[in-house]
Amino acid sequence: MTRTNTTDCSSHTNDSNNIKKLKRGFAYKLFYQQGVWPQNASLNDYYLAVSYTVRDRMQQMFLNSILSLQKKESKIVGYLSAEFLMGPHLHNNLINLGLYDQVSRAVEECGLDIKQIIDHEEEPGLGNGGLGRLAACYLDSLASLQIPAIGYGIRYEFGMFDQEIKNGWQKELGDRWLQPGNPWEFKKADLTVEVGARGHTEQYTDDHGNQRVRWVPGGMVKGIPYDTPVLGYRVNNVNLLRLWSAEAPKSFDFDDFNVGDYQGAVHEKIMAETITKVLYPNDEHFRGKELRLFQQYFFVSCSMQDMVRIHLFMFPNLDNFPDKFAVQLNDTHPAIAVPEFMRLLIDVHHYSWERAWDIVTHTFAYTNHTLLPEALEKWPVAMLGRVLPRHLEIIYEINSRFLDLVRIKYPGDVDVVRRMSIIDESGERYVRMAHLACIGGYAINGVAELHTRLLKNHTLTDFHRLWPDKLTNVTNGVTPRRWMVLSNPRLARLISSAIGDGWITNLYKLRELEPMVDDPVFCEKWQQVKFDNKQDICAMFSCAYGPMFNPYAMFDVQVKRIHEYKRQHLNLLHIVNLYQRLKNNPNLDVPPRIFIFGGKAAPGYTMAKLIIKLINSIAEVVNSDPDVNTRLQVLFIPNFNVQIGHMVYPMADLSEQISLAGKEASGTGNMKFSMNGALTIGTLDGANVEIREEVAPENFFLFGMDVNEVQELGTAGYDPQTIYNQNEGLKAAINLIATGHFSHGDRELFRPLIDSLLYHDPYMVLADYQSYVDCQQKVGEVFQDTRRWTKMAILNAARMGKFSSDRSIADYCRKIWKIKPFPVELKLQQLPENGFKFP
Ligand code: RUG
Repeated sequence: MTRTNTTDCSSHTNDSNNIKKLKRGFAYKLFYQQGVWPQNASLNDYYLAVSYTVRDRMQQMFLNSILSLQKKESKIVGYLSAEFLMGPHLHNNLINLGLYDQVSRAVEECGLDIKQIIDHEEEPGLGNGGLGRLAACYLDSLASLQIPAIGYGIRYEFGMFDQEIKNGWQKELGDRWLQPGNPWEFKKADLTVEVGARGHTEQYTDDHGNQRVRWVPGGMVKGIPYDTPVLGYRVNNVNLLRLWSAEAPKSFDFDDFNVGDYQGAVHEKIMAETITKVLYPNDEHFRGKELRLFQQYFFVSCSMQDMVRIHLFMFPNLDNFPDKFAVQLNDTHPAIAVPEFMRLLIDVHHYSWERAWDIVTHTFAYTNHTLLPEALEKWPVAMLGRVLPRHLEIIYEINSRFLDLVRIKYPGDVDVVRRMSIIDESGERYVRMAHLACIGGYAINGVAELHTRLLKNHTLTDFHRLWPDKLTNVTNGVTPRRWMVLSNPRLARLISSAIGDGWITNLYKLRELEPMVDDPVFCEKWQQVKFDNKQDICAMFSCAYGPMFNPYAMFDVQVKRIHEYKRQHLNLLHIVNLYQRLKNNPNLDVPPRIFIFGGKAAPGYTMAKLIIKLINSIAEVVNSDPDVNTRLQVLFIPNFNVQIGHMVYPMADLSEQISLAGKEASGTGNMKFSMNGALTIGTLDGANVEIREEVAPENFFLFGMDVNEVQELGTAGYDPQTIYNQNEGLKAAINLIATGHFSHGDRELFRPLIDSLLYHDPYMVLADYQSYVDCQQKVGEVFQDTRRWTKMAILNAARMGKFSSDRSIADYCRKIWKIKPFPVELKLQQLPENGFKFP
C-alpha cells in the first residue's frame, strides 16, 4: 500500500505551503528546542532543527505503526543483533518520506545548504562492518515490505572507533556520536527492565507445593530502551529500533556518600554504565571477555522481557508466543536468548520444562555469518557459570536432553556425541554458542549459497545430518534505497528516466536496462554519471593531496575491514608488480589506475595494522615517483564508514572481492559495487559466486582457486616457498618490500608480513598470485575498450535484482518466519487544540 498523505504532495501550491511550514518548523525548533535565535545558531543547531522538523513528520505514521504492533493478528519479527550499523538517518529519512526536494528547498530558502546539513550528522557506528550493516539493510526492507519488526540491540555510548592515519599507521580515536545530540531517538524510561548478574541459584517449594529453582542475582542493572523509528520507503509502516542502555538501579549510595566514600558511592553506577559503554571493535575474531558476555546477556534479557511484556499485553499467557513473535538471532551474539527465555518461562512464568522447550524451539531462528573457526564464539564454562549461574544450569539440562537424543539416533557413536555437545571438553571446558543456537532454534541459515553448502558439509554437518530440513540458505542483500537512490542520485535519475522508478522497490526491474546497452546515447550518459562521480571524489581529495587524481583513470577499489583472509596484501603485491613493470618499461600498455583502499583493522590485530602501514608506505613511494605517478597511484581513505561508503561505491570502476575461496561467508560490499556499475574482480567465494551467475561469467573477472582446489592444496601440503622461488615477478615484488624500498631502507618493518607469506601463508596469497595478476592484465585491456566496459557495467547493474535486501527479507518471511505483510493504516489523529484530559 502506497502512502498518499499530505507529506508528499505534488501540486505547486501544496509544495510552497509545505515549504513555508518547514521553514517555520526550523525556526520554532531553533528557538524552543535549541534555545537560540536563528541568526545565532550553529551548524549543529541547524542540523538538529531540521532533523526534529523531519521527525515531526514521521510521528503520525510511527504512532499508528506502534499501535498496529499490538494488534493480535500481526506477527512481529524480533531481530536480535549486537550490532546495527545504521548510517546517517536524516538523508535516508528524507528519501523514504519523499521529502528530500521540499526540505532541501526550504533549507536553501533559509540560506543554508542541505548537503552541509546532511554531512554534519555524526553517524551511529554501532557495528563493525558487514554483519551490522546487514542488520540495518534488513530493517529498511522489513519496513518497506510492511513487515512489523523490532530491531533489538545495544545503545553503545562509543560505537566503532574513528580511524586516523598517522605516519601511515592506524590510530584509533574514541567515537563520540552522541555528543552533538541524537534527534532520532526517544528515551522510553517507563519501559525500563531489570537484569540480574552473578549470584547463585536455590531450590524452593512454591505455594502449591511444587519444587522450583530461582536465581538470586548478586547484582541488578537497569535496561533503559531508546527507540528510533525506522521508516519504510513511501509506506506508512514505521518499524522500531529499540536499543538498550545500562544504568545502575539507584544512582547513588547515600550511605557510602555520607561516610565520605564518594568513590564507593558512585562505583555501582560506573560499573553498570560500563556495560553499554563501548562496542568491541573485533570483526570475525572472538575474544572471551567477561564484559562482552554480559553485554550480550544484558541486551538479550532486556529484549526477551520486552517481547514477553508486549505479548502479555495482548494474550493471557505465553502459550502462543511463537505465533506472535519470530525471533531471529543475528549470529551467536544473542544466542544466550535460548536459556534466558527458558528461564523466564520456567522460573518466572512457571511452565514445565517440556512446554517451555516447545515454545522456545518454535521461537528462535539462527543466522550463521562465518566459517572462520576463530570467529565462532565459545565461552569458558567457568566464566559463564560465574556471570550467569542459572543459565549454565539450563544449558547443561538442554545439552543432556539433546545428547540423549543423539545417542538414540546414533547408538554407540561416542565421537558424534563429543562433536555435537554444547560443551567442548577437549581441553578447558567451553560453551559452544553455535551449537546452543542450532539446538534451541527451529531454523538455521547461511548467508550465501556457497556458505550454506559449506555449513552443511563441514561446520554444521552433524546438525544437518540430524535435522536435514533445518538448515537453509538466505543469500544476503542490501537496500537499494541507501546504496543507490541516496548515495548515487545521478545514476538513480538516469535509471528512472529510462525505465521509471519502479526499480526502487522491485530491483528485478533493473533488467529493463538490458536493451539499453545498445543505445549509444544511454551508454554515454552512463559514462558521464560515472565520470562525474569520480570527479567529485577527485575534487574532494585534491584538497588533501593536491590536484593529482585523474578521473579518467580506472578507479580500482578495495574497501572493507582489513583482514588477512580478505587479502588486501594480494592487491598490494599486484601493485608492486605493476610499479616494477612500469619502472622497467615506461611504454607499458596499461591504462592509468588509482588503487583505492579503505577499512579499519581491529586494534589488537597487529598484522592487519601492518597491512595498513604497507598500503600507505607504497602510496608514499609510488605517488611521489614521477616515472609512474601519472599511470599508477595509491590512496588509503581513512575512517571508512557508511558515510564514506556513500561516495566510494558510486565512483568505483573495479570492485576487488579477492578473499580466499571458502573464507568470506557472503560479502555485501560486492553487491553495492555492482549495483553502482562497477565490475568485479573476484574469487569464487561467498556471494561472488551468485553475482557471477546473475551477471553472466563474461561480465565478471574471475581468478584463483575454487573451494575444492583450496582444500586439495591444503591436504596435499601447501608450500608458499616453492611458488615464490618459481615466480620471478612475485619474487621481485616480495623482495622489493623486504629490502626496505617502501620503508626508507628499513628491512625489519614489513618482515612479519613477508615471513608470514613465505613460511606460512594461511590464506594462500601466493598460490592465487599469478592468476590474479593475469586477470588484472585482462581487466586493463577491457577497460581500454570503453564501449565494452560500459556495456558490462550496465549489465552488472541491470542484473542485481537478486541482491536487494527486499528479496532477502521476502525469503526470510517465506522460508523461516512465516510472516505476511501487515500494512499500517494511517488514521490521522489531530492533536487537541484546547488541551486534553488525562483518562
Ligand atoms: O564476514 C561476514 C560477511 O561475509 C557477511 O557478508 C556479513 C553479513 O552476513 O557478515 C560478516 N561477519 C561475520 N561479520 N562478523 C562475522 C562473524 O560472525
